[in-house]
Amino acid sequence: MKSIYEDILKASAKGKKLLAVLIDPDKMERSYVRSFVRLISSSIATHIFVGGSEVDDQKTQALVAQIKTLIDLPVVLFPGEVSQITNDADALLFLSLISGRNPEYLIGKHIEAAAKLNGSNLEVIPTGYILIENGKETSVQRVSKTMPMSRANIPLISYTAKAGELLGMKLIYLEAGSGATHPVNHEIIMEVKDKLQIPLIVGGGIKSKAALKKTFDSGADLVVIGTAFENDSSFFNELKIPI
Ligand code: 1GP
Repeated sequence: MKSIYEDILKASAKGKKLLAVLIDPDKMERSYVRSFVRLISSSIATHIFVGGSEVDDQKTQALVAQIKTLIDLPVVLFPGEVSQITNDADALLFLSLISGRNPEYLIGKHIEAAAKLNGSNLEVIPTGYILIENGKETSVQRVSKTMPMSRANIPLISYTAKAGELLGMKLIYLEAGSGATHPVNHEIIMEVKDKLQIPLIVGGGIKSKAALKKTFDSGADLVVIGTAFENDSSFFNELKIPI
């Protein structure tokens, strides 16, 4: 079976950059899914991530099932809640919020998820999730009741990422939060990348081609963009011109 993680590893080793379009089931009108997925098909996107911090039960399953009928790109769950786990997806980012100190998001929810995953074929990718302050409160912060890490404390951020890798996590995700005012800056990305052997995901507040390029050039292997595509579908075309 095709492994999503193996593909990310291979791309990272070759320096091939990956782009995930994030679809939040709570924000996406069902009637718009078909045309939105068509835009993704003709874009430079390599993955679709599905998830949100505050999604009603069942919405994710229905959305993922629909997306799978429309496109061949890998669909990866990026869940804010255990209820968002569905076998219709190809893989699951099994997130541990290692920037925070709320046990529920470090190990608690994972036990519930493990029960749900029993017997499932979903590819599970353990991921260290690190929330970085971005200038305003994010929904991850509100829902998880954790504080983001200070942008100024780069050693703390980079050693948190390294600790995640040493604990056996296979990906690190630096998150500024959906719609962030300030995306994760290049100094943080460079320092974290320098410490890691595993691939690095960066997302939150990336709204321009220049910001995407800077994030890739700083060392992100995979970038996640949601809001900029939701707000303006012409952004898909803008990114087609080589970056
Ligand atoms: C949020 O990192 C993702 O979890 C994407 O953020 O919606 O700001 O692109 P944006």
